[in-house]
Amino acid sequence: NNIKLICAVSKSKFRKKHSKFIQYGTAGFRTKGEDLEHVLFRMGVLAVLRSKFKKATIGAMITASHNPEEDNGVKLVDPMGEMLESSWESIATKLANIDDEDIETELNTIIKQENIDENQPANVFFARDTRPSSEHLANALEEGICAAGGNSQNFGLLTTPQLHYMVRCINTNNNYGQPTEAGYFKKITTAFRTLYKQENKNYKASLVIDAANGIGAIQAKLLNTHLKDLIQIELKNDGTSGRLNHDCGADYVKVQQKSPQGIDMEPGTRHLSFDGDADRIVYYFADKDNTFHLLDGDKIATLVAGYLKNLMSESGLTLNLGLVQTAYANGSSTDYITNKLQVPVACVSTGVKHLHHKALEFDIGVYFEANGHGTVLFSDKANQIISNATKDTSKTEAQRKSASCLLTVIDLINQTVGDAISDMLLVELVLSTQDWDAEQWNQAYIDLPNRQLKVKVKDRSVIQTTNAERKTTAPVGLQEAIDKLVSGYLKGRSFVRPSGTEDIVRVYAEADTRANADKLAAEVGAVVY
Ligand code: NG1
Ligand code: ZN
Repeated sequence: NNIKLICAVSKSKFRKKHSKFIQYGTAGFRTKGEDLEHVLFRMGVLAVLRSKFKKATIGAMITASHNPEEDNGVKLVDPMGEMLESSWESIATKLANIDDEDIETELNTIIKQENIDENQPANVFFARDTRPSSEHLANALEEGICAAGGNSQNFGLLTTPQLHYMVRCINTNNNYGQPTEAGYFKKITTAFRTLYKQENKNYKASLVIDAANGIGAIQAKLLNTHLKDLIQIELKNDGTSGRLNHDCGADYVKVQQKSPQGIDMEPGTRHLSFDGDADRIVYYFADKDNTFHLLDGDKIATLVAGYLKNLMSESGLTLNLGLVQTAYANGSSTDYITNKLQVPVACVSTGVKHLHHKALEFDIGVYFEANGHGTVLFSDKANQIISNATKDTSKTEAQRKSASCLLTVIDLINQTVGDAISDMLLVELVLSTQDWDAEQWNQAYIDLPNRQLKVKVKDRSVIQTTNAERKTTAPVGLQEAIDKLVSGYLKGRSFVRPSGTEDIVRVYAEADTRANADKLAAEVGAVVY
């Protein structure tokens, strides 16, 4: 019986060595790497149960994304490459935190409650980022899978979105692509090569990538072998000397609103930063006066939505295109999307799964967090209509050509989750098509000055929010105090929410000037504290 074996291995090798409570949050489990060994073993077991339950391959990614190098984490990936279904998040949390003695009972409960057929075969795909603790944790995960009687494939070092891609490929009989690193690059670079415009006046085919000293560096080098004749890529923070995410990476650049360590910005050149597992990307550049400009997830979303809207109209297609943001989206971006682009925009709670879920409601759903995590989803209906349009003889040649272009764009995009490499190619494709430099892209709208702060409180769970986290409902009086402060500022907007990944409360503020945004954030921070 597998459960007896699981308990024996758990007792002999993967005992729980501390009593810290660890929660499966918006980004899976995330904490100090040294506290995760038993969690990884148990998640190996749970991935097998999930695989039996879904009768499909399940993914497990070992990473703590943009967190410091000593942190780590694990998240499970569902069959279509999406995040683990939320009802299983609490199952995961419970299994990760119970005492060693209770594992047998708990596993039997899960099997019974979820009606899992134990004779069903199980398969788990897993990969890891470059953290020092990742390999050891991957071994613990593998032992869990093995003890539970599952098969597995260890992909070694991959970006998070690559692992999501592999899972989708295998569960769609390779219709989505080949479930290999080579298959991934082949799919996206073939699409890119087909569409990319080489002859340009304003657009220059060169980039500087800050790889956050992480897995993005390894994968960007591989990408470079496919595209070096098209784009010149200069790789910085490539992991050869600096620490992962230390003074670099997408989160650092977005929150600090300055260039990362190790990069001397050449005016006009497009720079970009990945995060530690390369599912986020932000662009930035220095203008001729050496002023720093950030092109964040909001700017990427508007660029991409504008491009797709154009292609749709050039193909004579009317599909329902929508954009999904969170409260962190800059107010100017929301205005621009609504009034200039005239694309419907929805606002949801922080966390990719909420955006992804909402984006599924559109024929073509573009979603991006301001921090640079996002992608585009094409519904089956959209796929079919676009594909039909490429062969529709009642359309003009030009319309069919635009529809083919749209069909190829779908292959360029990793629809399972935000993907820094695929998003980068999409941005480069749009810029080359429009013949825009960074300055021209940036001109779409001017960001309202904004500031994010972290406030340490005793118990962040006392703060409760509503309306996609834009207002607080508890503690009593907090929202009124924020409203009062905001009313004193031109274009003022501010909200607070407890972080789902750190033990802090996040404060966001925007206003008409840099000084006012900073002041409003500080004032709101003070009432939270
Ligand atoms: P929290 O810590 O809940 O704010 C952060 C990001 C999210 C998401 C998750 C998962 C911000 C403000 N928040 O969540 O958008 O990316 O991490 O990695 O950027
Ligand atoms: Zn990440």
